Amino acid sequence: MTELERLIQAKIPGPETGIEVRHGICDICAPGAHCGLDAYVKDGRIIKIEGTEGFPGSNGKLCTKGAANREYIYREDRLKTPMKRVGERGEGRFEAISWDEAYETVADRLNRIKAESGPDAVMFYTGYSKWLRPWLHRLAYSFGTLNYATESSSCFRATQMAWSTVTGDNYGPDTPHCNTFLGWGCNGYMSAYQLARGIEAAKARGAKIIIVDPRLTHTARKVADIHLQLHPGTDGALALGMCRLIVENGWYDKEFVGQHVHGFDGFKELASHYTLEKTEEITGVPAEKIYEAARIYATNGPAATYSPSATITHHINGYNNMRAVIALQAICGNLDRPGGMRPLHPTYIYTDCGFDMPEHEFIHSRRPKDGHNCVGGERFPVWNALVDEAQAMDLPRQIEEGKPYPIRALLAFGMNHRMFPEPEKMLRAIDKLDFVMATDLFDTEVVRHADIVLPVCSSLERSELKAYPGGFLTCTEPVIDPLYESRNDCEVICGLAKALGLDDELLCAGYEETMNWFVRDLGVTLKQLRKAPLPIKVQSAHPPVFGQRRQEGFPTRTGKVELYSELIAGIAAEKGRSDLNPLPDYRSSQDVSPVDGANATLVIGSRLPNAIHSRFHGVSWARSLRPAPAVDMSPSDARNLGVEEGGKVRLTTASGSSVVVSAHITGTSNPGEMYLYHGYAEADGNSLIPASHLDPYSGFPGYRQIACRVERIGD
Ligand SMILES: Nc1nc2c(c(=O)[nH]1)N[C@H]1C(S)=C(S)[C@@H](COP(=O)(O)OP(=O)(O)OC[C@H]3O[C@@H](n4cnc5c(=O)[nH]c(N)nc54)[C@H](O)[C@@H]3O)O[C@H]1N2
Ligand SMILES: Nc1nc2c(c(=O)[nH]1)N[C@H]1C(S)=C(S)[C@@H](COP(=O)(O)OP(=O)(O)OC[C@H]3O[C@@H](n4cnc5c(=O)[nH]c(N)nc54)[C@H](O)[C@@H]3O)O[C@H]1N2
Ligand SMILES: [Mo]
Repeated sequence: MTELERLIQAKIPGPETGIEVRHGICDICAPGAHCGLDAYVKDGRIIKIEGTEGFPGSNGKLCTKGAANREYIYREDRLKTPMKRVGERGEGRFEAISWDEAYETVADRLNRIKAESGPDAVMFYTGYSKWLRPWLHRLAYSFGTLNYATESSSCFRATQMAWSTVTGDNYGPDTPHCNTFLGWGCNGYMSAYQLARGIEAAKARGAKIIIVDPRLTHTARKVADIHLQLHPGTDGALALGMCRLIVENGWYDKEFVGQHVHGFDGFKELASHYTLEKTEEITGVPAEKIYEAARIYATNGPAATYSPSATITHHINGYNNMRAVIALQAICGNLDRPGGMRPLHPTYIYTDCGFDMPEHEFIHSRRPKDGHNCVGGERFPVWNALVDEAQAMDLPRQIEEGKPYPIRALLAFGMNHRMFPEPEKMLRAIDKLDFVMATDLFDTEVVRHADIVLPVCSSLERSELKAYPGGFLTCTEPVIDPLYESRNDCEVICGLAKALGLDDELLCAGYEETMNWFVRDLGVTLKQLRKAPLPIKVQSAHPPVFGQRRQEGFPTRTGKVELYSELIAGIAAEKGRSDLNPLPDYRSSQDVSPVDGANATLVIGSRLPNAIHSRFHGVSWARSLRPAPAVDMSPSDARNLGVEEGGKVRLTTASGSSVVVSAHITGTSNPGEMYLYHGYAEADGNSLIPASHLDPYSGFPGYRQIACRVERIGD
């Protein structure tokens, strides 16, 4: 062991070592549960990362991605200075410029476009990063447009849309108090370890665990009492089949249904078609298992259900499938019930922290009154009615066609075109724009297609407000100085507001002032929050509330839980959209987008512990755990194709594209169902998904069920 290694291993190094331990958070994955981390810093560089003991939620733990923070932020392709393009779009030839010149150029171009074509000609977009969203949303509104979009055009929002269609709220599971836990598309061991720990705790208390997943996952193996291994995208049929059994056997909550449910008779009629035999045939789950799961779910309540932010809704029938899963919870009386489902009240960056943050006021006080319909608003009217964002899946089409109005400029904060179906279409559309500004940490392809590029920093290089469930708030301090000339996104947004000359005093006052504004009524200052070693419990925090919806009514049109949606009925009638059904009917998406010689269903995106979209494919530490892009397939499929572990296969779909990847043979999936991860530049799964393969309600791409021809190549 070297001297440095010995010193690093001591948790609190002595002053003679020159090593300081500083607290930060890992913001690599979703909001709400960002883990606390301790960074060991020497000479201004991070030399080691560990979890912070006592931190709300994570309590000293980190996942594979969190542990790779050092490798991630020191990626060699970090952007170093602001730049302007001097070559062709995509060529990657840039010249360094000052921050002032960058702000002035962006402001000048945007103000000119606004004067010529109106503010709606500009799209404000952010990728995965959640922390900057209230700021960017406000910037778009202050600029005068509703055209603000995020990566949530393919994540989480469709689940939330389904919840709010049925109940008027979004709900979360009360796992600590349930008797049955239903994990529907739930594999926290890969995607959210805090979720997995919660399920383990419920199991240890004696709760029954039902897992619905097309693969034999860690979760299914470790904790499931019953594993329903359905075919991908057949969730709606399974939920309707379970509902039919529950109604027929009289296991449903008659009192709740009588008092709080709208459209029960129509729903009952719909479900009545899903007999056990038919449900088994569609889903592939044996009838006895469906029966047993329905019986336990309905009779061993209260039951909490995990609703995934992706999986169920990553299908072209996903939104209705999700509504059917919610209907199951409703008829069993699990809504607004301790040990069942709790209505969530998120007040800051999607987090139900248990106290009020003025985020809504921050954004919506600036909402323009006379904006056009935002991008995607006409094509996806249900999305438009329920989500206060543009549906970015319609952006390439609108740029190409200029209808209903032209889009001329894009401000892209961390945009990865590879999350879109047929990503090349997105890049081609970007190239048609008059002006593109991109901020990112890294030199990405979208960056190479931009006119002005701004280098931004990671969460370990910035100060940021972060709220946690249970009433906690923190304001982090930078663990290290921003690398090179990078700045943080919110500082950039405030700088742009000023350069644009917007009539927005608060944004123009700068990032620190906006943070002060957020905490002004909380009885705690930024200084106190920054000084505290752990997040502080806010005085006004209150425990979770149950029963209010049952007492005061559900915030839908009828005041009830709508199994028949009056909202959708209204939209369908007004827009003449007979394809939109007020009831959560199931339709197969099996034969949509067929390809000649199809021999597998391809599911693109189930999480790997060492990958997060595009960002970790270039991190050697993480990459070493799965060095080459690979498709998981069953031993019988491998035999039929004549392919061995690591052998090369070509995947081809109706998009007309092919990718070549390695075969990874595993016993986790059904024969004929194969699994590929997305975001690789050299084997981009999303190029296999036709751009039109979208859910008509949510606009979400059907990433998880693509008919595919798989062929062995070479030897
Ligand atoms: N086939 C398939 N496709 C999918 C999915 C799937 O399951 N299957 N999942 C979908 C889902 S759920 C999601 S959430 C999306 C994710 O899609 P994206 O959000 O597009 O994913 P990332 O590749 O993480 O790209 C984020 C970009 O932001 C940059 N970035 C990181 N941190 C910051 C920051 O602080 N500021 C700025 N300005 N930039 C930053 C990164 O370098 C990267 O270039 O992908 C979707 N696409
Ligand atoms: N390591 C890692 N963690 C992540 C991410 C990451 O990329 N890597 N991404 C983050 C993001 S953006 C998100 S949205 C979340 C997503 O989090 P999850 O939704 O938990 O992630 P997945 O692994 O995509 O899906 C969970 C399970 O759903 C199953 N599944 C696939 N298709 C279907 C289906 O049709 N029906 C059902 N019932 N199940 C199905 C898969 O087999 C998988 O085991 O994870 C976050 N955490
Ligand atoms: Mo996501």
